[in-house]
Amino acid sequence: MKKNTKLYETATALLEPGKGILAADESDATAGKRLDMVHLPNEPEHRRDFREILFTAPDIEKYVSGVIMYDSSIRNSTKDGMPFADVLTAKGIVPGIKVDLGVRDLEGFKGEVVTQGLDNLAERFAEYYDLGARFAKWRSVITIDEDETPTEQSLKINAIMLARYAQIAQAADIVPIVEPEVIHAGDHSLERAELVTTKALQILFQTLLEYRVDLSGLILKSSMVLAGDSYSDQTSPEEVAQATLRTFHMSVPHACAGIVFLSGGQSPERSTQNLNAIAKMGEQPWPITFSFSRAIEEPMLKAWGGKPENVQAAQEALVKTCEQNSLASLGKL
Ligand code: 5MM
Repeated sequence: MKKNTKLYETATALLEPGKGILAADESDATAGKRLDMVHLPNEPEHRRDFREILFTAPDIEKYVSGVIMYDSSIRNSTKDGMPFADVLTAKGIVPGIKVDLGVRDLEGFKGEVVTQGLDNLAERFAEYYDLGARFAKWRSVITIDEDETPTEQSLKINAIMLARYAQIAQAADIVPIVEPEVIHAGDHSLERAELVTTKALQILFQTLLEYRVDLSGLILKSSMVLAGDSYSDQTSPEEVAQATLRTFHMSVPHACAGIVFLSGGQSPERSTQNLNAIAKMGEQPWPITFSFSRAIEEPMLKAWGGKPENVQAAQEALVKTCEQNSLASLGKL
């Protein structure tokens, strides 16, 4: 198969050592939850302020290579009228777009879901490309429950959706990030999380290869492998690092351009410490870095408090968090 060099170049820019990806792709409803933390109503002007603080933070480009946006933010602009995608591009940050349309119940499989959004995806990609997007993200959701969940059927159907999305993205010169999120909430052990994540990734990469997706122009966004948040024994950073890397070595082909992590509801500190422990394990076949959302935004929201006079402090807190994660991605904390 002929390789698409544009994809390779974008993936390489996104995976520049010492940088990571900011996942600011909250749907408008989830952006409302962030605004709730700072006691602001979920209105377009406040969502714009929130996103403007993130995207215009001075020096964020030192630590962030790409930003994942939501449909309403890639169409939006700063108060001064500069499109957000242009703000990012001017800083040398690659604009990205979340294209999945959320999950629906998988009928017949209690508690399991399948991600929607393939309809008209080629047309949507063409428009997003014109708006400046050069990479994209699609998230599937894997919940660990009783012995049978996740089922092989739900892992397979979600892998097919991810593969179809990745094919369409690459045909539009857009680098796909595939995100099979193994949910942290639950009372499962570390061993169970490792088994489930390994199986989910093996099925995913087998499916991506069957559908002829070019792995050198694709990024995996993964959960860290850790015990459920209500399991009796919480996982130390060293255990997380060992289990996570064992999982990747069992399931991710070396051809994959790189791996980035979601934070999954872990605290900012814990997400950063775990990333640092993973990086300290030494060089791996793939570049590995962060693509956190909550773990990056939380300190910034606390500093902002929804008050205009705190915008500078909020941006400083944001950049500090990105710097810490940059150091962690190099194992230098
Ligand atoms: C911002 O969270 C994203 C999902 O938002 P919606 O549910 O509003 O669509 C999500 O895709 C996020 O990018 C990743 O799951 C990583 O987020 P965390 O907070 O786990 O690092």
